[in-house]
Amino acid sequence: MPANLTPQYRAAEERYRAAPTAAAKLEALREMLAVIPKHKGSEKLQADIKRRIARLQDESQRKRPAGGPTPAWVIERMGAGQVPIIGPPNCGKSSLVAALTRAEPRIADYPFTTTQPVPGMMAFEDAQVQLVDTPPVTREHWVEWIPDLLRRADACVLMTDLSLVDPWEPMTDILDMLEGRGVLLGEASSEALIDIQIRTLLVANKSDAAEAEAKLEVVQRMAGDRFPVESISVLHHAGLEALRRSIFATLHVVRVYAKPPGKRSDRRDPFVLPAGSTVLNLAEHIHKEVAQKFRFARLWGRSGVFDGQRVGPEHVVEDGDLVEVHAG
Ligand SMILES: Nc1nc2c(ncn2[C@@H]2O[C@H](COP(=O)(O)OP(=O)(O)OP(=O)(O)O)[C@@H](O)[C@H]2O)c(=O)[nH]1
Ligand SMILES: [Mg+2]
Repeated sequence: MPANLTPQYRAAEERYRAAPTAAAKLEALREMLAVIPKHKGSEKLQADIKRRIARLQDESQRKRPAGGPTPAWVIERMGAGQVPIIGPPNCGKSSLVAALTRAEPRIADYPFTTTQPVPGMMAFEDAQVQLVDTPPVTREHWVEWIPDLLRRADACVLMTDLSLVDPWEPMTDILDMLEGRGVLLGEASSEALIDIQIRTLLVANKSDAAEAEAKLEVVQRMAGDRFPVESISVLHHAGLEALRRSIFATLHVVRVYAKPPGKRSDRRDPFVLPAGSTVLNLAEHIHKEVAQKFRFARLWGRSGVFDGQRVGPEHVVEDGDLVEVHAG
């Protein structure tokens, strides 16, 4: 029996998908449960929502550290990955988060507007990436918890401002200071004591500024092989769609769709796995038991030679693959 879901329910479900924190997800789930039409056809869905509520409540209980409250900069990871936006004052970090997500950080034409991290979910096709707006950092004004935030992140957007006389200068400061705290951004080797290296996309904002093209060339030359560079103008909405894709690519993950044997699939709700993951890794994500009883899989997609190809547990999946796991 179809569940006959109402627009009100759909709206709550949409909020659930885009929720940037566990608390927001819980709130949306509770709303979904409250407004879902209560009849036989929706029983399975109601049970599923209750399960999700229970799981989220469970997780939030467990994650709370023993000693005191969680610091404000600890943002619970959501979606395909967590990506902080780091950069000097006034470069447009909050403007970017406001343009790509539903978050509403404060934006102003004076520096040091942002003081707390603000998460927002960015849609890229059928995936969601968690962007985190952060306070500005300079040599004189250093935010102590930024390295900790980066250590927990999956990738980073390092932002500069093409309206500055020298847009590379703040990059040098930020990179030096992070390196001094054991955090290395981008593809570089370092003699310093580094405890973490983070995939980083360099974003040059304000491509509408005077002489932006010449300045971008300088930025690209300085970035060299260390960072891919994207140039955008949040103000003019230029380059933002390409940027969504580049941010997703920086995460180095693949979207894989699973379907039960014999069922049709509409390639919805991908599992997001680290690039290089195998069919068995996917099975582990579906359920522990599916992985334990794994027999073989059938595969449709880029990593296969033909549709419905039979593959073993070690087969490496690619973005967009559809996998039918046979277990038991
Ligand atoms: N010309 C131009 N101005 C922009 C662009 N993007 C943002 N701005 C302006 O730059 C100013 C600063 O924007 P914010 O988004 O607050 O910058 P921020 O990096 O978050 O600033 P802090 O939080 O103080 O570090 C605002 O006046 C924005 O309107 C752009 O692409 N071009
Ligand atoms: Mg800001």
